[in-house]
Amino acid sequence: MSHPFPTLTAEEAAELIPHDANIGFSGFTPAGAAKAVPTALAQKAVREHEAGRDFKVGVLTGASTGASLDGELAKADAVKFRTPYQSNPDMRKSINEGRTRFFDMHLSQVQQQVRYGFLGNIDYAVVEAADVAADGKVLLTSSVGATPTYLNKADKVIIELNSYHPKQLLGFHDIYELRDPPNRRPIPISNAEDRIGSQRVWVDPKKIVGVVETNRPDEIGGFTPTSAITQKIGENVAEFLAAEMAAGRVPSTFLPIQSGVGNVANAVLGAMGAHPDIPVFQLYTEVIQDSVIAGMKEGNIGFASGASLTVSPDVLQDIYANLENYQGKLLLRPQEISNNPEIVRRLGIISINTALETDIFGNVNSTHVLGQKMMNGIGGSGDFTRNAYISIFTCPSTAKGGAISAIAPLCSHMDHSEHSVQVLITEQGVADLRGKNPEERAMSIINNCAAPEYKDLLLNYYNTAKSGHTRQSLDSAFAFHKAFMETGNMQDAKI
Ligand code: 0RQ
Repeated sequence: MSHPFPTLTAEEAAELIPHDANIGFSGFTPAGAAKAVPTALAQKAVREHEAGRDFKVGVLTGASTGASLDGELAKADAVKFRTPYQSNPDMRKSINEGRTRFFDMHLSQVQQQVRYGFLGNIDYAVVEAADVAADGKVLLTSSVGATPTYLNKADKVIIELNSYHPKQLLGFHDIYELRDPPNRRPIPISNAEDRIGSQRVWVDPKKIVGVVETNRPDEIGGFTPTSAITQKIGENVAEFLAAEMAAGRVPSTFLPIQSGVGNVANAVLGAMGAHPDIPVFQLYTEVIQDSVIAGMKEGNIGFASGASLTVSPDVLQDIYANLENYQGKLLLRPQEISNNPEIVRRLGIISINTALETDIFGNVNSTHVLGQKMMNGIGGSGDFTRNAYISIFTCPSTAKGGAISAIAPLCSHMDHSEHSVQVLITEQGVADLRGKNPEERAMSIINNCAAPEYKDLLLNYYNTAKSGHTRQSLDSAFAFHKAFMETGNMQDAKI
């Protein structure tokens, strides 16, 4: 044992945390998420509930987490509020059934809102570390996320010292905490590779009430293999970007890429790497996925910084076995830096995110199924989209075997407005919305991106809608959604 702090079992650590506490957990995606203490806390909640006592805590993280955090706490009905993002089925159910209050936040804003005191006191930080020193220097693991702020702001700190992650990770993090207004200064990053901070987070050692020793992998599932549809979307994105370069609108040295989460995003990066005219590129993104590592190995991606290293277990093992090959190529940052609008605008980042639904005018719904049920959250998509050099949204043109058109007359919930969304890409084609008015946008989206079986319905909607700057029929704007709820198929929409 190389630290002087009390060593606790996860159960002993959970016993310290009272009902109603607000907890800042490490984790940005399941990468680097606390694991043992939240599971023990869920077990404590079950015992408390069985004894007839209330037990719920506020759960703040960087982004989504793994099953032993969001899953266990949600199943135990132990979460009074959750922010800023989640993707766990049990947590999603708890939110949509109204048992957990969820507030969906732009990920770049989480740390400052905690510092400003907008989200209440942080009673505990529960943080996974690869190392902790007597002077309070904490070496984080496979993510940074909002962890530095939770460590700084929390009254008390519990460390999950996870020996699965090697101490040789020292040097892969760039920890930098912003000052608050009115004393904020420009962030001195002018190149995706710039380092501006320290390698470890310093926390007042007097706040560390215990260390729980573990050896557990991150709970990251594999990706579904690329399908014909995601492959085609990826190729369309790569073709579009290569054409932008050929036209001189993207410099020949290329620009840093931000790429969202999920299978489409993985396919897009694969297709970009394979395109003969796209040069070696860099990522300034939030989630570093498997395809980034594959792109580095193939020599297509030169550098990536992000808030987390969210790769499958075998890919992480391979990275850890060859860490020296990734020195200077991978850098993990706090989410208020990885997603910072000032830097996105300065670096000229090309953002590529996935939409759940778009409408014919280019508004995008990233979060709510049929406008009602929370899927995951807005994540970082807004941080990047609003400030990007070119903002791109991708999605398959249909969902649920064609019963849902991802392109609707009007979005049933709006996360990104027509003012921020510049390019829409499906497996059908590309709608370049730049410099277009609402009518031109509608024609471009319907003709280039909608599925063939929905084109006439959408054109019919547009042609029968009331005229004005943006043609809209308040009677049938949600006809697609109503049809799906009534018959299970949007093709039955009555326009
Ligand atoms: O449901 O699995 O039950 O069939 O929605 O759809 O196609 O698997 O999409 O995994 O790429 O995720 C927007 C959710 C897409 C994600 C979203 C149904 C569909 C399926 C999921 P089933 P896919 P993906 C950086 C950026 C917001 C955060 C973000 C996301 C399920 O990308 O959370 O961008 N984005 N962050 O069948 C009803 C529709 C539908 C629909 C699809 N129109 N209506 N259901 N589905 N379209 C990363 C971070 O911020 C951390």
